[in-house]
Amino acid sequence: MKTRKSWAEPFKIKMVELIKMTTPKQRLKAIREAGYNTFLLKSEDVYIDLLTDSGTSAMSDQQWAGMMLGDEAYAGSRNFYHLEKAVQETYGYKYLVPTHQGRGAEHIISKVLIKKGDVIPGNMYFTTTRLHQELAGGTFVDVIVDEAHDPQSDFPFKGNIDLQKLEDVIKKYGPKRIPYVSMATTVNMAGGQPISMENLKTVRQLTQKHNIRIIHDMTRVAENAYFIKEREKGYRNRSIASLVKEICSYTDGATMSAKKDALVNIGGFLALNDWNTFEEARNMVVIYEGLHTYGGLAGRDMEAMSIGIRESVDYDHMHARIGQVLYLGDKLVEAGVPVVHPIGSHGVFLDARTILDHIPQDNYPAQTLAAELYINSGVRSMERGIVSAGRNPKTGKNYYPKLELVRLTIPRRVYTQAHMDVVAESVIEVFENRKKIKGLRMIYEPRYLRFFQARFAPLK
Ligand code: PM9
Repeated sequence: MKTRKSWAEPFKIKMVELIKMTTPKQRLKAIREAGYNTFLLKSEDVYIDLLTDSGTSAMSDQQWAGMMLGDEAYAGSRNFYHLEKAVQETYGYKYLVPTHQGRGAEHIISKVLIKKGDVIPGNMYFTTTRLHQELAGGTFVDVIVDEAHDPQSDFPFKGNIDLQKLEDVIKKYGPKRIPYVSMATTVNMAGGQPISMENLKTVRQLTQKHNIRIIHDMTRVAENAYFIKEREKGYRNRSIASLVKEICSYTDGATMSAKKDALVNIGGFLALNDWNTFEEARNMVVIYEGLHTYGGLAGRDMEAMSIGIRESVDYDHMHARIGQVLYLGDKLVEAGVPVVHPIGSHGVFLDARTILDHIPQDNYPAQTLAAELYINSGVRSMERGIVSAGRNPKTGKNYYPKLELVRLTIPRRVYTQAHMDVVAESVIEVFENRKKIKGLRMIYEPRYLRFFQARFAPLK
């Protein structure tokens, strides 16, 4: 049979959620009231919600059926054992600590493994991950390849770790001050960029030589596996499931925000191979999350997660998921809109630094662009630039990231190709009128993770 060039989603729609259409006047009022921060908009004022792919997936009928099989016992729920089995069989990790979401797992692993003065090298920071490492007394050091900081570079594995940078960190601080390497699949802040299997294997050899663990942020591991299959020599005939398992096999443990790859609206976990670390984490979870057989989740949530994990490693699912992201990306590239290349796994990242090159980074080009896009069409996106980067906790000074981006994040199994057409049309219109756009100033800054709650006002 001839291979088809076109593809379609491997599902049909059984139930729909109606969304509200708004006028430009209503949107202007809403964004003003939200302090020009898309996180502070009410969801009912949003038309197409591309804020995040986190917890926004549509669950399958199987997952919804699983919700009805929740065993809501305080201790030893059957759904915990289903989840444990799904994690062991799909990812290969031995021990499971459920948490309410990814940052719950980050909190626990940081507290268990990091001592004051430690250094944690990683393939680019992630907001919550770095904060938990800092709160535990550690310092994050970026060891990702330089290409990751260049939106125009077409390098296919921009999530790779630069081995020289990693060796330099090990030499400078010594392996005893490095509790683990923080390795993410795919790298969110770089634009959803994958790490190659070859790079991961080499990092494994290097870290093993120095007895340093790898803790894997596996939030989007199946998406990374898809890119390895598509782009890396020697992997084309492998299944997503086997690639996911192989990736995990080169690491010692993982934090998971199941709200992404694993297709649930809430949930996460910490997975470990070493009994002693697990024992400490299992003890700690009862302080911060809940008993070790529910970790802040209802039995029904764990059931939906165990089904979602298995659905996430299906090739047709992943082909359609990343195919949709590419569809939007290609439309914007065709229209000449500057975006991060190659198009990533979970969204299209607009290069706000280039689009609004007349606005200095201190006046928040990406924050401004996200607000403008909302005013134009009701499409909600997220800033991933200087606001998200925050301040250095030691000096109090702003970080100035090279990447100043707006993320159009695509929820899984939620929107249609027609929605993507509307998004593209709106982005192109804002892009064409970019010279008229003025920047913002920050008028309220919370202490931690400021991008969630900061407020802004237009420059005069
Ligand atoms: N990511 C995202 O929109 C949710 C809010 S923004 C902080 O991309 C990685 C790679 C993530 C992630 C969340 C977390 C934290 C860890 N690692 O949100 O706590 O993308 O479940 O996970 C968001 P939780």
